[in-house]
Amino acid sequence: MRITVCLTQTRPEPWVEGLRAALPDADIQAWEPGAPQADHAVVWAPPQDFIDAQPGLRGLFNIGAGVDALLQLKLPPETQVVRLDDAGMSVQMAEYVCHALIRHFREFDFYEAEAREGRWAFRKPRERADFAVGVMGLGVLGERVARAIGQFEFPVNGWSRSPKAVEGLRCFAGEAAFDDFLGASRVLVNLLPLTEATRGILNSRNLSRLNQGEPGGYLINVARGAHLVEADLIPLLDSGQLAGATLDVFEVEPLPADHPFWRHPKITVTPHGSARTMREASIAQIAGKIRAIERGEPVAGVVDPKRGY
Ligand code: NDP
Ligand code: OXD
Repeated sequence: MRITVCLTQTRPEPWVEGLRAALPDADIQAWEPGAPQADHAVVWAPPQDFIDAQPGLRGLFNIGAGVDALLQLKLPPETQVVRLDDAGMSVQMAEYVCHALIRHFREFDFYEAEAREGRWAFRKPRERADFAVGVMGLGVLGERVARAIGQFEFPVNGWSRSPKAVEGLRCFAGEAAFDDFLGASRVLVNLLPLTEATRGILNSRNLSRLNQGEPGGYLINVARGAHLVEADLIPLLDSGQLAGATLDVFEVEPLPADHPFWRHPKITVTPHGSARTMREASIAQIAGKIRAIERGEPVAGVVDPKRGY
């Protein structure tokens, strides 16, 4: 069995070594133009040239959870795309989102500013019941995040495409329930995949519906930059309709140095690191799936190109 590794923005050598250790019988090489046809590929944002040069791939293993960039390419119809299925990401995502939520709810920005001035000051405690959190996307990451938030006793709403029942969560499904979901939520966490149905979903109309339309909503976007209509955010913050936003992902990454999000006092920016790919866990998962596919068994995380995730 031949496996090729084609990674952009990531050094392929440690992946090649790790995969060789996990699959000692396979011939595993970093891809170069002119390389022979492989059975499977391990990829991150490969160029179209790579796909065109490897038309007979059976499995295309993405070293991330989101496959939006991969699905922009023209892929052979027989090639099965497989995404990472947690592999150490959901616990990181839960940490990140709970941190952002609690930092906002407990007003830690205020206390940090007061401490810098040497002031011993209190704010009136806020009620959790007034800070219902809405998690968009109840997949591998969203469900874990929703459960983690529930541990802190915030009311939690979840929104997915297909109906779900998750203990401790008020679940909403489909477009028809979207406005009710928004209205019932004050803090919005985005964990949707980027598809034609979800691009631009974080827009002025939808963000203004948070919290029954009352001012004071808060946005945490950890999915993809193109979910947010960036031009809509600052007017919502400046008018007070939204109290703040924590953003990990952007339309253009790295976020350009002159982008207004960097300096806006109500926006916290992090560099697309809310849940990093963990190399060892990912290699173990991908190697296990390749072995299963070779035995003719089904694997988790197979992408449906029509759905887009
Ligand atoms: P999953 O595919 O497991 O979950 C996706 C969820 O979104 C599912 O619950 C799905 O509904 C729901 N969904 C999809 N389309 C719609 C729609 N049109 N309306 C309502 N709900 C919808 O993905 P993951 O949880 O693994 O990952 C989510 C995203 O997080 C990734 O696609 C990626 O973009 C992002 N990500 C960001 C990272 C970062 O570092 N910032 C790291 C990793 C991932 P249903 O259950 O009905 O199918
Ligand atoms: C991913 C990501 O999709 O890192 O895994 O954004």
